[in-house]
Amino acid sequence: MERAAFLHRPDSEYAYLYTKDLMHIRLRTKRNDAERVELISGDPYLINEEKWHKESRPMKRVAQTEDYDYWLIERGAKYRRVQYAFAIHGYDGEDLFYGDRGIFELSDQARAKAENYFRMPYFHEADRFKEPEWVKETVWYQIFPERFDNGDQSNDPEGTLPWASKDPSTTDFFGGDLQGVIDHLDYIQELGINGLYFCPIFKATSNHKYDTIDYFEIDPAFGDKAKFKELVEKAHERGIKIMLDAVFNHFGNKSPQWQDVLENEEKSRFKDWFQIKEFPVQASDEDSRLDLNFDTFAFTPRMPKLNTANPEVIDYLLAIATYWIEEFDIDAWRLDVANEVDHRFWRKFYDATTGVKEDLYILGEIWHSSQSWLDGHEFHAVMNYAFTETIENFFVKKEIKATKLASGLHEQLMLYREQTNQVMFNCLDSHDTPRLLTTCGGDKELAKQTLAFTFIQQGSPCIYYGTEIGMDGAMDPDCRKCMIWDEEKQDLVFLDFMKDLIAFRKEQQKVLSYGTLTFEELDNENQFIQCSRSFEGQTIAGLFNAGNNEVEREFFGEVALSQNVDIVGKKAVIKKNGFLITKG
Ligand code: ARE
Ligand code: CA
Repeated sequence: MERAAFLHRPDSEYAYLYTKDLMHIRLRTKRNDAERVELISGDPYLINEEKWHKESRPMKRVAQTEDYDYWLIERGAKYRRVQYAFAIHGYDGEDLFYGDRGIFELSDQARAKAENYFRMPYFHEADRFKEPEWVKETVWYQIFPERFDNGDQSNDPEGTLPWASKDPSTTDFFGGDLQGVIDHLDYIQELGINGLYFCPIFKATSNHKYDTIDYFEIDPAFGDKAKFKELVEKAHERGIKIMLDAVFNHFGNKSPQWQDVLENEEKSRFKDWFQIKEFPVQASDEDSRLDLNFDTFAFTPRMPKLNTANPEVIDYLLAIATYWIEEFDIDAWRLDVANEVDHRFWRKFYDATTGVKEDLYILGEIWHSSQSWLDGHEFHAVMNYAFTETIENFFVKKEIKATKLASGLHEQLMLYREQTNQVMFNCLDSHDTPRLLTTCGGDKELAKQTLAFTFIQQGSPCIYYGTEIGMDGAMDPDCRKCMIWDEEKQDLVFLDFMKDLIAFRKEQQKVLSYGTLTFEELDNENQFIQCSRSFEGQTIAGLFNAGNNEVEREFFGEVALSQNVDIVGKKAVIKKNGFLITKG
């Protein structure tokens, strides 16, 4: 067997407390190398008395990539601690023991010594990754507040343009506000949405509000605190949760703190709130500039980077984080540029905010693998672009084959604990990317097929405002067009499809949150895949044709959703952009 491919790491996504009393233990081996794997395990203090090193229990293969197999076993422990190792039986007839001190022949009695076993020293609930249950039932809707609707013209900023009168530039204002959201809560509820993610709403200079002036004030163009309280209350009445955007990596350059630095340079009481290399600081109003003598977001002089290791800054930001939970009862925070803020700050953030609201959802904006932020002490999830980009690379960009799609999705799932995957935030697009329909080249059937596949994956899906009525848009700022409220211009067929898909996701929440993902067929020739999610005897199956040729297949269960499929009895002919989702 390929011993170098064996991988297990204690106290990680390979060995973790799944529920209060059950732990998950995973092992990685080379693809199709191990025929069987067993866990040898017992109480660390009874290895000699009970001779448990002679016992073993079978592990289950739960994921497969192009290179690896992943094995899993779930185990309790009477005394809440476990010592364990793996008995690996190769197709080549080799029987190996893999433990904390390396690999032995399974028959080698030398491996019986206690130190050769991995250890889960104690099942600490305090250290367990605790996911907020409500997120598993949530279908999110992302709103860019400046562009959802202008519900109150009395707060329109100087130079506000008539609604949807032109494609937006980076500096246009159209008057969107919180009243504009309140006015459409019925629309949002009828869509089936039960979670709203708002881009920033605090006082800031730009139309996107990522250049904060004051984290304790609602931007006057959006409304005031009373209006926000009304929005949260009316959303909660409808069973809709509220997630705000915390921009803690940097301040806006019009903030009083940065203005004080510009005024007083090294004499400013805020000079250590930022990452300034030398004085005088090279302030600039330009969009982007290299060679600055202070750290910023990207190369944006208007976004000076905060020093989140400074105790004053830590206290200031934690006060903000808890204020909007305590005073306005928000349910979640989305953390902007989360990967560029230090881990120590985020651990404090986690403790402070979950200390106020235990089931708060903390979502980091990270576009790449994020294991070290998802250990249970910082974030509950990340914006799962790495997962959804794999889906788009197969369905939309046609850049990868079916086997690579399956491999990529399983690879992503194996990066995180099972309970983390259940609350991941699956968005196919956002205010930072071209809209899905645009990446689909305007092909609405392809967009719907991609959404359908995404909605049956593990994690909570998020749709970006306007997706449901067929809005398109290229890269920022074009992906931030005013929402279309003129029904003549809305694609009501797409809207009905989204309502059905969201309803299905909520109806099948258990299987889609907890079910193991398996791929029954991966046809690289026809770009056809059959996958399923199964849990407690319930199965959701998905047949997706991302190729150009018709594919005929038998199917089981009853048809739940379909597109471009001819069905006769239990036979289905799935055409281009076609899909068939069954339940049973
Ligand atoms: C403005 C212009 C852009 C220009 C940018 C360059 O509009 O066209 O590209 O300046 O500086 C906010 C505004 C943006 C504005 C930006 C800067 O919404 O309109 O852009 O401020 O003034 C990376 C970061 C990720 C970040 C994106 C934008 O990792 O954290 O870049 N996303 C957050 C918010 C943004 C916000 C900011 C950060 C700043 O969601 O809306 O921008 O607060 C790859 C990389 C990612 C990269 C991603 C997107 O996937 O892996 O790291 O994200 O592309 O570019
Ligand atoms: Ca307005």
